[in-house]
Amino acid sequence: TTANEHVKIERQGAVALVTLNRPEALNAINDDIRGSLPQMLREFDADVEIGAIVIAGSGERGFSVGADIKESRPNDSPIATRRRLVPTTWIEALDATCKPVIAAIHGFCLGGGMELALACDVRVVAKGAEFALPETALGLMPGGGGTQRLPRLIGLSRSLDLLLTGDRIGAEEAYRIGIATRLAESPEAALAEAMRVAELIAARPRVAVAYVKEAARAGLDMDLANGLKLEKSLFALLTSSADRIEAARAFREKRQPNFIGA
Ligand code: CO8
Repeated sequence: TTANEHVKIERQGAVALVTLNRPEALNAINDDIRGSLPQMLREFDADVEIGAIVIAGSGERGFSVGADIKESRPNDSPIATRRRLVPTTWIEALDATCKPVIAAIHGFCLGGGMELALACDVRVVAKGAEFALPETALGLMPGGGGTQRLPRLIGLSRSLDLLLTGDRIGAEEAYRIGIATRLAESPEAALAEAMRVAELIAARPRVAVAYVKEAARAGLDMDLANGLKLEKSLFALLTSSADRIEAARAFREKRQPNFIGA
């Protein structure tokens, strides 16, 4: 696959573990990472062996401190920057993949790093982690979905507080307000828990899992009536899937099902 020196890929059974690998720069996101992640996700999406993806940061200090500030392009015109960012292909690639993505977060999770985490489907956080969207201090604003995904995840009120102040919050607070749904004692425990969650998901019928992700995410952009219609259509499609038929047969025969991912 498209691994490079700044993004490491390891396969563990049906789970692909992607590690941001610039510990000397606290996993700041550079063009290398931005460029390779979407391609990687597309390859995972097409790989029938893979059922879920875990994203983590290497080194002791954190998940990611966001965009590489040293790589900033102060002389780019607004129109050139917009051309580079819209559509932002790299974080949106997480929405586009039908395989669930689990973030294992420790230490710093700032700016674009937090935005990357917000685009994942499940967030596991280690005690000691710190979240913030500090972009306004640089005269910028979140550009990786922070102003859109955070309100959708935790509501407008708490989001605006974090977005406007740039205040850092700790792991417990992030867990309490629903940014993360699992809290672990240490970075190692967070990664282990993220891998465990990914394995659980990967063991389930793939099509059902993909449709749940699609219905829940797409539904956020719809009114309730259309969201319910989408759910019913996907539900109906599942009823004739091979894994659904196998699950029902295995239940009747009191045995474990053998899923084929179709
Ligand atoms: N970019 C590049 N290098 C960085 C970054 C960064 N964002 N953050 C830290 N580093 C580097 C430091 O320069 C330093 O390198 P060196 O040893 O060569 O000088 C190394 O990492 C260690 O950092 P510090 O020495 O600063 O460590 P401290 O413990 O003193 O401080 C902090 C750690 C608090 C994390 C501090 O480094 C800091 O505040 N960093 C900036 C965090 C920040 O502002 N992030 C937001 C960036 S803007 C953004 O993400 C916008 C996203 C928009 C689009 C989405 C696409 C990604």
